[in-house]
Amino acid sequence: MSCRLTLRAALLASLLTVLPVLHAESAARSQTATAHPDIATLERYVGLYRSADDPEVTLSVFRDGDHLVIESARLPQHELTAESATGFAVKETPLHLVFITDTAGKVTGLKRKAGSSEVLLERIADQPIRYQFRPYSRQEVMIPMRDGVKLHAIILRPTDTREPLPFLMERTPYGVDGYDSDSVNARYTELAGSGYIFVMEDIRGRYKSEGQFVMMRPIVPHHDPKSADPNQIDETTDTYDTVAWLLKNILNNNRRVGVLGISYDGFLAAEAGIDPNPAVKAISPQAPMTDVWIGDDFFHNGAFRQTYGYDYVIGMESSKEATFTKLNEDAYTYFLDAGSFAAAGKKSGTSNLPTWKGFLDHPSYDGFWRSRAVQPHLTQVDVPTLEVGGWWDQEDMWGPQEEYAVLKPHDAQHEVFIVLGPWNHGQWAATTRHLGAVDFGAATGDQYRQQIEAPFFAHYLKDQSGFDLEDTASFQTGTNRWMRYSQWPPKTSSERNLYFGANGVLTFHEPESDKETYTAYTSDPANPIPYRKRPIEATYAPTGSGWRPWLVEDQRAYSQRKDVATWTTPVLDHGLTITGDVVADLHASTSGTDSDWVVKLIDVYPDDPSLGKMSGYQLMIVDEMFRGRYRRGYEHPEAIPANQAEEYKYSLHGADHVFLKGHRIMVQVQSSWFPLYDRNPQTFVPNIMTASPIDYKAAEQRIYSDSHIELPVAEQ
Ligand code: PG9
Repeated sequence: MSCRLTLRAALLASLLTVLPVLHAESAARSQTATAHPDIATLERYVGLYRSADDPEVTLSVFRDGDHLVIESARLPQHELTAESATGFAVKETPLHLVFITDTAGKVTGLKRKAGSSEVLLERIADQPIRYQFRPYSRQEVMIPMRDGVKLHAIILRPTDTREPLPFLMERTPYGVDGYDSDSVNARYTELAGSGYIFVMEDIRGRYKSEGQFVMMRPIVPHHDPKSADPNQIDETTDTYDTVAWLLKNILNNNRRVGVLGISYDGFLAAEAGIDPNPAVKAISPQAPMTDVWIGDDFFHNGAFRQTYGYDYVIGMESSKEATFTKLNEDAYTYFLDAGSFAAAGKKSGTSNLPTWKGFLDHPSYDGFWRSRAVQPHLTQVDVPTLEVGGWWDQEDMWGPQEEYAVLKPHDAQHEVFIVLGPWNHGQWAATTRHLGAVDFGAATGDQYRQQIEAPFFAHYLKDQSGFDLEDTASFQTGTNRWMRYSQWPPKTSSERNLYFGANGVLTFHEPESDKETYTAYTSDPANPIPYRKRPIEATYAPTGSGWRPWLVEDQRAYSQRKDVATWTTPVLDHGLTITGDVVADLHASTSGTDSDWVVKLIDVYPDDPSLGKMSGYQLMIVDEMFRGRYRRGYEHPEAIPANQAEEYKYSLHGADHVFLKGHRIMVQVQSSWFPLYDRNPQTFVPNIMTASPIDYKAAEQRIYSDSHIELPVAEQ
């Protein structure tokens, strides 16, 4: 996962909060102790606390001499420092706890605060629960690669056993120094309990590793690792060489290696399966960045994700260690005032960063991006692979679905698996039932880690039984239950078209005659549609950011806008299940010569006060953007003939969802999603990154009534 404050603080935050705080600079750490509660006062705080929203999240508070200590199922002991009579800071973290008392002075709960997030925990017992964590020793090494560059790694090994153990490795650009016995138990609770030799490695050019960092380093040809040119290095050869060194130098191992990681680390886990060292026996690419131009972090179908590109590239390429931007104004205003992305680069003085230059010089899908794509290299299955993805992953939703799809035809041994759950980016690492306002009824991340991830590695690295996944585990939203399928998408769905009918009605009936009927709106680049609630904070703003849950934000804020076209079915008199890939097939025209199209498939909840926050809620199920200039191919942008209907057919990606009886299905179409995506000038220019202010023009957009969504409707 992206950047860490200190690793320990991020882990702690992710374990204690409802949403993982995985990307944040150290928030204000008010360390000044203003009061020292006496022992009797401290004793009153001792007990077991449970999150009001997430009952799986409990926290034990106990006394150790003259101070308090906290612990939980996934959190080895942390000491508290008094800030006031009732307030405490959690040492080495940005977290604060404030105890709550009733009028009689009895302690009834506590508030856990981190930046702007606040979680209430109720006191449910006087006796705290104490947990057992496996002790790990820590060793720091520099591992030589074939070209002489040395990579820095932390090796953690259980001290309570002498049996030969497999290695479990995570390679990362985000820094590994924070890893120790406590943090490996916190981050990998189930795996640490099972017992592995953990290897955490800084990749080339990051933190304490030598060499040059290259963002998503292209894969070089090296099919025979032994005879490979030592100058031809990439992440696959660095993984190969690291594994070879570990087998030789770290004693008492069982000669098997697993590799896992989320996001950038997921990309690195996928690389471990390409021309792999034969000792690599299992990999789990989780939210792996796979192709950042087609569907992951930096572009979607050619539409540039400028706020993400801006924040991430500054964070990763301004120094060897992650330094994420602290843009402290509404990103909507910042990017609107700047104009184009090139102009924003001038403003911030960051246009010379390597990937920034990549954006400016390679807006289309040319060799620069193609060489960084992973999927062309997934042409055989050498290693059992567990792909993991979230339905609402705001960064790398496309990667795991694509990697599974391209590997599957080569999967003769049946060793490629996928888990798709109700998560945002990396959320399966946390304990929570929620994503934003949506409650999925169980701590699905815990279920995944306990029932699938830990058994997967135990099976392939330790020959243990218990891994029973045939192929796909999918969390069906709407009904909120895990499903298992023998392939993804399952064969049991059949395609049905849902048409954008007259008067805003969404219907399964094909429009009979008059396909010339259309719905029109004006898209004005001077007033682009915000993609989420304003003010839009920096992606990983230390004080909190709406970035992580944005894909589940209530779309009611947009359905009434004049520049959003909306179609809705009548209230459903029975549930409708979709399982598989959803495709948008738009027939649309623009009065301009270039245009973006955003299609959102939405579940409209009934107006029912008993649903609380979800009453009337408009929840996006799948969505995607397409940059019109690429309708004939991603390599060569072409102007759109003004006022002429063209077809835009593209994937909105996988879903496993039940639109329940009493709900309605809605589709929204719009032409901007700002400032996450840069504005399309709506006048064809060779490079949108450098468009000048006069290029941005309002356009009339028409969506014709034979436009539809291809829904994978499951057998009932
Ligand atoms: N989504 C992040 C990323 C991965 C790869 C490239 C660029 C960004 C991450 O969270 O690691």
